[in-house]
Amino acid sequence: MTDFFRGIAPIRHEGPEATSEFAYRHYDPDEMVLGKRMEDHLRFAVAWWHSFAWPGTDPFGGQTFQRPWFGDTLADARMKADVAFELFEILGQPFFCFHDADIRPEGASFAETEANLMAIVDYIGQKMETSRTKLLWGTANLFSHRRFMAGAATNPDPEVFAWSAATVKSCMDATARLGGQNYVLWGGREGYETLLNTDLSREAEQAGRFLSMVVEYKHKIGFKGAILIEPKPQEPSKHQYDYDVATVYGFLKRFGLENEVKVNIEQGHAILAGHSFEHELALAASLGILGSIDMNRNDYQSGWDTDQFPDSVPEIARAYYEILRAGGFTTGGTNFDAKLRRQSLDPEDLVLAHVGAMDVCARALKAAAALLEDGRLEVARAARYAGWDAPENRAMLTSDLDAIHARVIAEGINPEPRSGRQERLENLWNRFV
Ligand code: 3MF
Ligand code: MG
Repeated sequence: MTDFFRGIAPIRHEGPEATSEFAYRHYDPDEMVLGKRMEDHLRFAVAWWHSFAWPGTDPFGGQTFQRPWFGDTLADARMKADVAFELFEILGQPFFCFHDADIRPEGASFAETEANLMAIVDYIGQKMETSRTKLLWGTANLFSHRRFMAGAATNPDPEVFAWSAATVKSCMDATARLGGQNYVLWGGREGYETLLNTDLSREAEQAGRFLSMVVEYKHKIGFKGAILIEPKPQEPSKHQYDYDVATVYGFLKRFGLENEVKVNIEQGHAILAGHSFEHELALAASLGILGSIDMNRNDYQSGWDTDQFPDSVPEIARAYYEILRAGGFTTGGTNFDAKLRRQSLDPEDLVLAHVGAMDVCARALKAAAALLEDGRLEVARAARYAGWDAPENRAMLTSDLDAIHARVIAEGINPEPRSGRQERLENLWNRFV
């Protein structure tokens, strides 16, 4: 045991009347929602990078957090893991997520870095034997080190491609060894700064082959989890190739991977792409590639990826409505890819940020479930398309322009516009949220 959390006791559900800050008011893991435990719907995960590795820097200033495990030895990495599992226990968290660079010190060579990774993976594996917390996903950090400044898979230098492929192999091994339920790829540097030095065709071919190798390796080692791409339009690259869900789907189709790879959708990334979170979720669900979510918002005014904990029940309810409508998570979950504000120095801040976010998500989930159970929204949606139930109308989808032209003339078709009833549906929505 470390003394980092100063004896904070495990957080329990005490209901909306709770008086302590250190209580769940709405998140009750055992409460049944649409026939399933709340914990099994939400599948919360703590992100190792923001919670334990991020030093509190911003573009104008350095480290604000002074954590006793900040350092680059294996002993520091083990203390970081000890503190991580203490937070998981305080929160009763079912899952965590990590990048290789969050959990191990960098070595002097690839082999030494990999040996460090596997040493810490063994250590985390031992801790997991006596913990309820499982691995939602693992991933490789292919964006922080200077070698990745011009990309990983899409780098013009084949040696960086090689380094990245070798790194992903060891991170997939690590994820599989810890029983990970997914493996994520986020391509922060897979994009460009200027077209003046960039060959888009080559970079797309490299990215396509790289992802195909990831899928081949998954099958080779018998990894049962899902492979997920995390879309983001820009930041750190000026333009990123995995811009949004629609772009990723086009890329997957191009390389024949649409049945092998799904998406991990982040609220903040959706906002950066000029979409709502629910748009990205609904689109992924309709394409059959909805995998998992990163539940962290951006600041709407700054235009930056500020990775803040969620605080808006109405906004998050729209997201869980789409997730529930799609049948809920299978291997995916709700990862808080969220960091404290850099002035939030206290260990209590780290605990209570998660407690508040989990309560927001729980309220949102319950509101979304109540709306689905009520059913009126889905009845209204179905009614709007009811004309397509008639066989002569459905037949148009396998017909041709000539035949439809003849039908319009023969039947004197002359459509009468009908109300979309948006405000009435918004009123219904707001009665639940
Ligand atoms: C960046 C992100 C990433 C991804 C993570 C997964 C550093 O905006 O969201 O967090 O979630 O890298 O690979
Ligand atoms: Mg993310």
